[in-house]
Amino acid sequence: MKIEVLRNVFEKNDQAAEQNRSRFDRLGVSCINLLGGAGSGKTSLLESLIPRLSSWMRVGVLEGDLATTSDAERIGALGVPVVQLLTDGGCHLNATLVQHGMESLLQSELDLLIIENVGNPICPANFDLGEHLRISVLSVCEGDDKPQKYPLLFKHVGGVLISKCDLLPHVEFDVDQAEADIRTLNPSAKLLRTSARSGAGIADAASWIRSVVERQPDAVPSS
Ligand SMILES: Nc1nc2c(ncn2[C@@H]2O[C@H](COP(=O)(O)OP(=O)(O)OP(=O)(O)O)[C@@H](O)[C@H]2O)c(=O)[nH]1
Ligand SMILES: [Mg+2]
Repeated sequence: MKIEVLRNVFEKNDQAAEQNRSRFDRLGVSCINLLGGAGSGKTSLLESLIPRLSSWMRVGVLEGDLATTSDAERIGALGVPVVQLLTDGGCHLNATLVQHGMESLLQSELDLLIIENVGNPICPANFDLGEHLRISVLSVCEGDDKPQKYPLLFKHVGGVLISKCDLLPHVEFDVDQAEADIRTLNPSAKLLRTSARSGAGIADAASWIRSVVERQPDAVPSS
C-alpha cells in the first residue's frame, strides 16, 4: 500500500515536471536546479554568480525553503526577479510547486531560471522539477566522504561546485579524493572548486553555466 502511494507521488511529479520542461522549451528558457545540503553555500554562490550571468542573460530565481523569505531577499537585492517557495516543513521542492511559483517569473521574459532547492542532500535529488541542468553544491565543511554517502546528489547532475574552498586550510577535506569519488559516480560531471568568499572559481563557473545555457535550443515557435 505504502509503495503504491509513493509511486503515485513520483508519477504525478514526473508529469508536472514534463509540463514545466515543455513550457520552458516553448519559451526558450533554460532551467537549472541547484541542490545541496543545508548551508552548503547555494545562495552565496548565486550572489556571486548572478551579477556575472546577468550581464549575459536575463536571470530569474525561485528560492525553495521550509520557512522565511531571507534567501529571496538576498537574491532580490541583486535586482533580479525572485519568488520564494515555502514548503512549510517539506524537505524538497516538487514540480507542482515550481509550476505555481514560476508563473509570475515567466512574465519577465527570462533566458535562465535558477531554482535553489531546499537545503538537503537527500530528498531533492529524487524529484525532477523540469530542469535542463542539475548542479550540486558540496562544501568543504561537510566532509570528503559525502559523495560516497549521498551518491544520488552527485550521480545525475551536470556539474558539482565544491564550495567554501577558502576554508580548506582549516578543515580536513581531501578535494582530490572527493572529486575522484564524484567521477566514479558520474564521469561526465563538470567539477569546479569555488569560494563565494574569495571569488575563486566563480568566473569559471559562470562561463560554464553560460556555455550550457547557450547550447539550449531557442524558443520553440508555437504553431
Ligand atoms: N568561508 C566561507 N563561508 C561561506 C562561503 N559561502 C557561504 N558561506 C557561509 O556559509 C553559510 C551558509 O551560506 P548560504 O549561502 O546561506 O548557504 P545555503 O546553502 O544557501 O543555505 P540554505 O539555503 O539554508 O540551505 C553562511 O554563513 C555563509 O556566509 C564561502 O565561500 N566561504
Ligand atoms: Mg540558501
